[in-house]
Amino acid sequence: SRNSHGDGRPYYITTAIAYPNGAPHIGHAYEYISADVLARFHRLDGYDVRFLTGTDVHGQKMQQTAEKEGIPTAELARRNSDRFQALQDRLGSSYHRFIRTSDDDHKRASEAIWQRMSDNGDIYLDKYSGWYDVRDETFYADSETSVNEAGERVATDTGHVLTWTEEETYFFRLSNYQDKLLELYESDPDFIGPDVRRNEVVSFVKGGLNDLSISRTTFDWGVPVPAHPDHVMYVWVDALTNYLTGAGFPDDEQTLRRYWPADLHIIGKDIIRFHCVYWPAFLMSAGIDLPKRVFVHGFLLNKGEKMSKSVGNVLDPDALIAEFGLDPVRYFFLREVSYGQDGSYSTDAIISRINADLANDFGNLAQRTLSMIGKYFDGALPAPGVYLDADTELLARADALLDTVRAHIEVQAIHLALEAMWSVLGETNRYISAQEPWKLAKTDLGRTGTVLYVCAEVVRIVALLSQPVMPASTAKLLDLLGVDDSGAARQFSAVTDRLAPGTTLPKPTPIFPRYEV
Ligand code: ME8
Repeated sequence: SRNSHGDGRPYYITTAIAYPNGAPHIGHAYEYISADVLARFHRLDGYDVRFLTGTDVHGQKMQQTAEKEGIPTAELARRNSDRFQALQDRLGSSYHRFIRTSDDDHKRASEAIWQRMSDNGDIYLDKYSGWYDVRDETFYADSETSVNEAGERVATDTGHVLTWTEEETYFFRLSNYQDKLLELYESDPDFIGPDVRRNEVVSFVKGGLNDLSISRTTFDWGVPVPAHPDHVMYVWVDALTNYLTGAGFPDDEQTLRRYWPADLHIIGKDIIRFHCVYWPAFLMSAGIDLPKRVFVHGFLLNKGEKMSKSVGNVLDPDALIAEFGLDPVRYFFLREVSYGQDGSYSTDAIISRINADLANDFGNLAQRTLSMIGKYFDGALPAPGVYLDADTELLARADALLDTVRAHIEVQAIHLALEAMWSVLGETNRYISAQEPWKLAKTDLGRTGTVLYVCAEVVRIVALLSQPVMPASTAKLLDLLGVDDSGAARQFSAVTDRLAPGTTLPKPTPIFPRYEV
C-alpha cells in the first residue's frame, strides 16, 4: 500500500526467554514492553511481524529451586512460566508465540542444531574442571574469578559465589571461531547495538576464546544429547536455539525461509556474551544464517540502585500497573529511559511524566481542541480555510514525524521517536496559545475552524504514531477524532491522509487524566 515502509515484508523479533525460577519483575516487564513496542511499530508500518517470547525452563538453577520447594522441576517450570505469560498478557503484549523450552518442537530443534555442529566436527568429549555460576548458568575462566572477603570464589563481574565442577562433558570448539567472529563484527557493524556493546564484545573476543563446555552430566533437567542421553545439553545451547524453533526450524522449511534470519534479538546487558559470541558461533558451525541484529537494553534501577530481594526494592509490575494504568507505565519506561542505557524509576518520576507529558502536553491539547469543536461547530469537524504560514509549517512538522520516527525505530531509539513526537506537541501547544481560537470564535469563525482543524490533525498524527506505546489510549483518541478503525486509516501509511471535514465527532472525554496524589 501507499507509503507502507514494510510492504508486507517479514520482520521477526524476539525477547530473551526468562528463567521461570521465580516471579517476573519489572526488568522482565521492561524488556517485554520495549519489544512489543518495536513489534507494533513494524506491524503498523506494513511489516508481517513475527514476535516470539517465552521461558527458558532448563538448567541447574531450575532443578535446585524445585528441590528447595519440594516440587517436581516440571511443575515449577509450568507454574512460573504461566506467571510470565500472564504478565505478557497484562502488558498487552502482541507476541505470536510464548515458547517454553519444554515444548516438543523445541527438543527437535535443539537436537538438530547439535547434530549439525557435531557433523561439522565442532563437538568433542573431554573432562571439564572449572568454576560454574549456577545463578547465571555461566562457566568462568579462572582469570574472571576472584576471592571475596568471606574467602569464597566469586565471579569478579557479578560477585556471585561459584561452584567448582568436574565432570565429563562435550565441548564446542569455540576457539576456532575467534577470527570469524571478529570478521563478523568488523564487516557488519550493525550486528550489535548500541555501539558501546559491540566494542565490549570485540575486546572480549580479541582476548581469546576457550572451547566451551556444552553438556552436563551431574543433573538431568535438560534436553538429552542425541545418542548420549547420559548428557543433557548445557542450558544456553538449547535456550538460544529457541529463536530457531520459533521460526520453524528444522522441519517447517516454508516458515523458516520466510522468517529466518531473525531481524532483531532484544536482550539485556547481562547476556551479551551468549548472544553475540556463542550464538553466532553455533550458527556458523551449523551452517545457519546469523540474526541481523542483537540490541542490548540496559537495566532498570530503583532510584539508581540495583533491585534485589534482600534490599526489598523489587518492584512488582502488577502493582505499578494497578496504580498508574498500563499505557502510562508503558509510556513512562520508554520515554524516561534512553533505550540501550540503564534507567532509573521512582514514583515521582512516573507521576511527573504522567502529568506533564500525558495530561498536559497531549491530553489537554486533545481535550481543548475537541471541546472547542463541540462548542463552536456542533461537534462537526470544521473545514480548514486558507492556510497561513503558521498552519502550513506546523502541519509539515507533523507530517515529517513519520520519517523521523522510522529513522529512530530503525536503530531502536524508541525514546528519541517519542521525544520527536512530544516536541511537535509542544509546538502545537504554543500554536494554540498564540492563535487563541477561543477569542477568534467571537470574530472569525472561519479562522477558528482552520486552527482547530490543524490542531486536530496534529493530534491525529501523534496518536497514530504513538499507538505502539499506548495502544488502548490512542485507540480511544482516534475514535474521538472520527478516524475509521478498520485498519488502513490507523496504519502509519495514513499519516499524510487528512481528517474529513464535516465528520461528526463523538462527545469528547478526557483520555489522559492527571494523577492526583
Ligand atoms: O538471562 N532490568 O533469563 P533472566 C532490565 N534465561 N532487564 C533485566 C533486568 C533488569 N533489572 N533483570 C533481568 C536469562 N533483565 C536467560 C535468557 S535467552 C536465550 C535466555 C533481563 O530471567 C535480562 O537481561 O535472567 C534478560 O534479557 C531477561 O531479563 C531475562 O533474564
